Amino acid sequence: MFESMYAAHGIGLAAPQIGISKRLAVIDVSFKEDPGAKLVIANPEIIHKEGKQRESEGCLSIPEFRENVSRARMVRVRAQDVEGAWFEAEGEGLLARAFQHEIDHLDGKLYIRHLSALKRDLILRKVKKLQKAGEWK
Ligand code: GNR
Ligand code: NI
Repeated sequence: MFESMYAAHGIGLAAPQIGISKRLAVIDVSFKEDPGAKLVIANPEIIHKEGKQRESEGCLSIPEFRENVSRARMVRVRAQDVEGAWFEAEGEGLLARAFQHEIDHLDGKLYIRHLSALKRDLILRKVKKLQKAGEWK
């Protein structure tokens, strides 16, 4: 999964995005710079949220679009590692956004769910247009 994520220049990837129906995601907000930043989260849950941030967000499942999304500034996550051991991790800023974005994927949600109906429908209409033109996957 890390390979697929790096190949796509992503900072996170959820298993369902590549056809694996598991509550599993990988995250590396350092983009390979820091080997210690690699995170595997299985069966993750957000156990604490704090503050607010509103920043530009993109998704490998809807490439070419970016929108500002409101998220918690800091989150604490409980998850299992590759060995199945439970651990807790805390993230702020970009890492907090990656946690929330990937956990949304595991619940079948894309970031456009957090936009206004107007913006979401505009993106969905553009995607449908691209699909019609055969320019979408
Ligand atoms: O690569 C990605 N960048 C990103 C930037 C801001 C907030 C979330 C993300 S996740 C995204 C990769 C992706 O779609 N993962 O599911
Ligand atoms: Ni995504």
